[in-house]
Amino acid sequence: MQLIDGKALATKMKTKIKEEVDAMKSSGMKVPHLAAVLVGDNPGSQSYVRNKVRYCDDVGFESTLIKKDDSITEGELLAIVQDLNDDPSVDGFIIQLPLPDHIDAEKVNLAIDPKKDVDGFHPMNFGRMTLGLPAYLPATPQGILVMLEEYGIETSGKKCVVVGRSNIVGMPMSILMAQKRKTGNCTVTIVHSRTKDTVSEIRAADIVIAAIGRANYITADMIKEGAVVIDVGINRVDDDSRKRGYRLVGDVDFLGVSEKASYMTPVPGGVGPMTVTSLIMNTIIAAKGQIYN
Ligand code: L34
Repeated sequence: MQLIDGKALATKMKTKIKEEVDAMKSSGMKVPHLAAVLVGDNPGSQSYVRNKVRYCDDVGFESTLIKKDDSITEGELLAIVQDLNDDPSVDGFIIQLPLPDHIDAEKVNLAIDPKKDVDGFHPMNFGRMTLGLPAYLPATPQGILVMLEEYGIETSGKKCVVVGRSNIVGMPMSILMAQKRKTGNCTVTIVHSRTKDTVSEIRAADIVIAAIGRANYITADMIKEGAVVIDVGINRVDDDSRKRGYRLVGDVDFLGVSEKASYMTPVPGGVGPMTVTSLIMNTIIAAKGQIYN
């Protein structure tokens, strides 16, 4: 099994991105500016947003982190979105998910100016992506495409099974993998909670993309010999032997599956760092006005 080292690739790409930011600066452009809104104290979200801000610092971006308490109202959050839409210094911004239950995430998403929607979650970008038009691609699926390409993994004509159908990973991933594009042209199956025989679907896959959110859900017996396995899950499991009291595990039973897979991504250090990298790449595209003018 060859490891797909998302962390190493993210670090390598960081150098390239920094050079690009330096070039923008020396050509008299302002540096790209990403803003992130973080609501509440979800420890995962705090950690992911911290990684995004750190990546901004490392590549020479300007960044703004807006932190709000769980008690923020929907109206207050919508007002923040409006301010960010209107702020000419901000090239792109994200509202970190999940949001508290009393806020309608769909309503907030719709309020984001598609030009600044570097998450690619607004229906304008999602629709454009689906039609194969220029669009911000959602960061996690985009990061997965970049890893598959970088490792020279053939996707054309392969059977790809996406496990999970969320709006931020499973659904867009399945669309992208089926599209006529360099990394694409797969025959795609989505499996979800109502699928009749999940295990036999997964067992038929050349490429498995696991985005369910259940620790170690995908076990070796479900994997075809030589399959490529991409693990999107990040689950915290209690571990008293760790200083932090927990460790991160994916949706894939890593040790077992590593005996059968040809390639696989680890957790941590796989999809996560490439999600951050893709968001940063989208923000460069936003700053350059390459999709919308
Ligand atoms: N709006 N909400 C919005 N945009 C996104 O793109 C996200 N996502 C997902 C959750 N909510 C979102 C992220 O940012 C998942 N996600 C994300 C980002 C970064 C990492 C993981 C998930 C990441 O950096 N993972 C590290 C470990 C992090 C840790 O130590 O906790 C890794 O090596 O996997």
